[in-house]
Amino acid sequence: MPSLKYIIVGDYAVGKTSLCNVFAENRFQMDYKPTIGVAILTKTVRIFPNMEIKLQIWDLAGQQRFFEVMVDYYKGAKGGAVVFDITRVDSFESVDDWVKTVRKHSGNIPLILVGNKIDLEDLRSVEYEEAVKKANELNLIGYIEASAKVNKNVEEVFVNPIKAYLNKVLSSRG
Ligand code: G3D
Ligand code: MG
Repeated sequence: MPSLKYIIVGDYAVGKTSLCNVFAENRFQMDYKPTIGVAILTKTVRIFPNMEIKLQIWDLAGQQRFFEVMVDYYKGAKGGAVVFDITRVDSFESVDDWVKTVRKHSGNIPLILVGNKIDLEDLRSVEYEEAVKKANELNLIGYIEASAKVNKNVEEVFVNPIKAYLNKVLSSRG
């Protein structure tokens, strides 16, 4: 079974680890305590009816900023997500830098922009249209709003970039 590396980036506490845990284990951790390093989760996913792949999900632990993350984290990734928290403008403003860093070290891989914590709609400080515009400007595959807490659109966060990657590979083979 083919194996693909997937990376998830974004500012501290936007919900990267929670999204990974919900996707990989279908569980929301209320008591997650950050440690330094990288966690790698593996999950077998059916992307197309006749294609299963082993997804290797690389998750950053700790409070790393885009300029601190080691190059090995990005190397060989085939797709990924840039996550921000819809209640925190600062996390949205960091998106450009995260994308720039991924592009530098992983190349032009399919990336999806994710606005997490939509269960906190009352505290929203980033508009949907603003985020769609950002995704277009940065040539990302799209923008989706998700919630690890209520398990909304979590599957799409992981599957959509990998689908985009596989479609690109398959179409280039004719
Ligand atoms: P990170 O891996 O990006 O650093 P975490 O972020 O997954 O560790 O999540 C940071 C905090 O946000 C955690 O709260 C977590 O429970 C919360 N969180 C993650 N996703 C959601 C979501 O979709 N909705 C809401 N309301 N909260 C979310 P604590 O309090 O444990 O620090
Ligand atoms: Mg984390």
